[in-house]
Amino acid sequence: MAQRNLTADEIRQYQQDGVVPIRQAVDPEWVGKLLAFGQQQLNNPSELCNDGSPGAEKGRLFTDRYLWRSNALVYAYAKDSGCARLAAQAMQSQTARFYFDHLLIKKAETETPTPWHQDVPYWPFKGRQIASIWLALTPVTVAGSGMEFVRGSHRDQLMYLPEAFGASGKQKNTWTGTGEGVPCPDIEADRSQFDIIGFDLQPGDALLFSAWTLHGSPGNQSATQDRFAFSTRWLGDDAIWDPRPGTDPSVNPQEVRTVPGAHPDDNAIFPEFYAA
Ligand SMILES: O=C(O)CCC(=O)C(=O)O
Repeated sequence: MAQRNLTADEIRQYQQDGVVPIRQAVDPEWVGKLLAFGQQQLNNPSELCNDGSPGAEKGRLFTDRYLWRSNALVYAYAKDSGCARLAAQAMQSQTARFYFDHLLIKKAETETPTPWHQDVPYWPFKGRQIASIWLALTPVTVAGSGMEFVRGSHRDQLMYLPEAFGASGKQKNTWTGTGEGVPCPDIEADRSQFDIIGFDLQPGDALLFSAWTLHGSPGNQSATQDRFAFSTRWLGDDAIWDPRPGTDPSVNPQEVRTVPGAHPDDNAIFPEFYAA
């Protein structure tokens, strides 16, 4: 299947803004397969799912994660779609290691927003070269729960306290709230104070963003259009393993063969899917 490179302008935009839309980021075949997989996953959630309204046709926020561990399609997508190279090019890294996959569904009429946050405070890593590729599997508008970003916030040199959200799954999220950071500003209280950007996307378009960029999404106001997205998370050359208190324990630190403070070069857990 076809893979694509980033243009110099896309890399510049990622570096400046902390987010860049990538039009037709991956081969359309992946989009159809991942959408079908996402629809099946609603009826077959993993232990790491969050499901606000199991079985509901509308008004359902559903997420699932780390599906690459058990699902061949998700593993193949992470390894072979070209996302690893796109992430490395944006981060200006020689390599990209895979951290985890994240299925993110907001069915039509889902009121729940995704609160403003950064990703780094939730994750057991530090480093500037950490990024996500959020792939739209359905048409996405901001009103239909498209992602919004505070432009340039990845350069603020601040870490914001993780907040528990979507804690409705089989495994309750009890690890947030104890981490490092300063309180996140109340962006919704006065949006005009922030340089907020959002993007309308077609299936196959992606948002490539730094784990330091503040982002969130509103609920899905559409009465008919479900929002399906599939995110992959990437670690570049300067990422270091930092399993500090309050970070996501879904990767068991006891199983990671990397000492804290070192690059996470355990290929069984954080496989290197791209090297220049
Ligand atoms: O899909 C969403 O609404 C939020 C996704 C998100 O926060 C992320 O991918 O880091």
